[in-house]
Amino acid sequence: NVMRLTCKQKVAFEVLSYHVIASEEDVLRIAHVQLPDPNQLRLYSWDFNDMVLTDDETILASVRMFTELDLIKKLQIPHDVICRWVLSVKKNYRPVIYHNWRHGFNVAQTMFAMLTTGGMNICMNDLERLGLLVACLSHDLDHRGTNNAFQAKVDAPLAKLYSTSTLEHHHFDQCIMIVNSEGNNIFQSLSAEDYKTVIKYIESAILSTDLALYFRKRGDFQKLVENNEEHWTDPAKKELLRGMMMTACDVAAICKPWEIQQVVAKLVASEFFQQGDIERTQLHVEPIPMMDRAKKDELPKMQVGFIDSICLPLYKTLADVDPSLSPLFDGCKRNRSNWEKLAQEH
Ligand code: 5BB
Repeated sequence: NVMRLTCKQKVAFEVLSYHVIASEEDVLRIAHVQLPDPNQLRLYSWDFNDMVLTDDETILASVRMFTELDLIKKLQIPHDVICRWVLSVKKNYRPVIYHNWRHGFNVAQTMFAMLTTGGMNICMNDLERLGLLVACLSHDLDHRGTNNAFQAKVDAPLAKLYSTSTLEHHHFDQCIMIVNSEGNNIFQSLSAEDYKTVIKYIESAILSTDLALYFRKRGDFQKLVENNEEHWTDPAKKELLRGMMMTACDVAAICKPWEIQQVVAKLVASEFFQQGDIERTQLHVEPIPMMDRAKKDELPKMQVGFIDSICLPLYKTLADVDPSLSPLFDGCKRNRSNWEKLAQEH
């Protein structure tokens, strides 16, 4: 029988699956406690702060977002499966400084706030809502704390597999790997057609978190919104909107209260500097200014540049899509003036 596994193969499987899939001990602990009150967690707020939550609370808050969007009942996701899946997702983030589980979790909370408080629920169906939330939680899975250019520079196997959007393709592969693991298929009750559709939504959403794609597509998006007559019925235009929402959530730390923005900017900088250190000491190349520890005093200036070139245009256009999204634009402007002040002190 060709399907019979050898003893070695069984051991290899158990070792592998043990490492990437949630332990049943964790599933039992999480699945047996009541979900926290969404208002007490401040899940609907633009000023959400994950730093006051324990790891278990971030898992429960994630499950809570699915229930609040009514996805659990409507799409018949068993409680133990959603708990196991979120735990597995968390387990497949590495303990890097910035691109870790907390980042994926924050991106998902911002998407939740955009859908609810930000009014975007109206133009999204259940499969799109599900796809977006899953994509946010999964969008940086197995991130190594180094960027696409670095993977190419060190000739990483991943860069041979995918020459463009290297990491983003890998994040999507990891997402599929988890869903396909025993007890983790949150899409098990979907029809074959709906399953295919939601996976396509997730793939496109995760790939669109590559900033290179954002730059290529934002002109089209701005034109679309300026022309004003968009009711998001064209699937290609809708896909573009979902991609822009993903980028907006990915960098939404730039819209947070000043105290949070300062902490996150330091984490981002610290991860960039670590890559710069490796480039200088091991690859013997000069890192770009953003990753150069010697230029750490230029952080405020760089944040102003980041806000002007990437963030403000995006949040402005989204506020034009729905005025309920304008708190993101306002928060970003407020942080710009704070960074600008610090930049002038130098
Ligand atoms: C970004 C594009 N890069 C190729 C060149 C540098 N720029 S930047 O001038 O807009 C810039 C952005 C410079 C410094 C920055 O952070 C210094 C701590 C940032 C910056 N980027 N600041 C942030 O607060 C955040 Br959030 C980010 C986004 C970081 C993640 C980028 C994810 C890219 C995935 C491939």
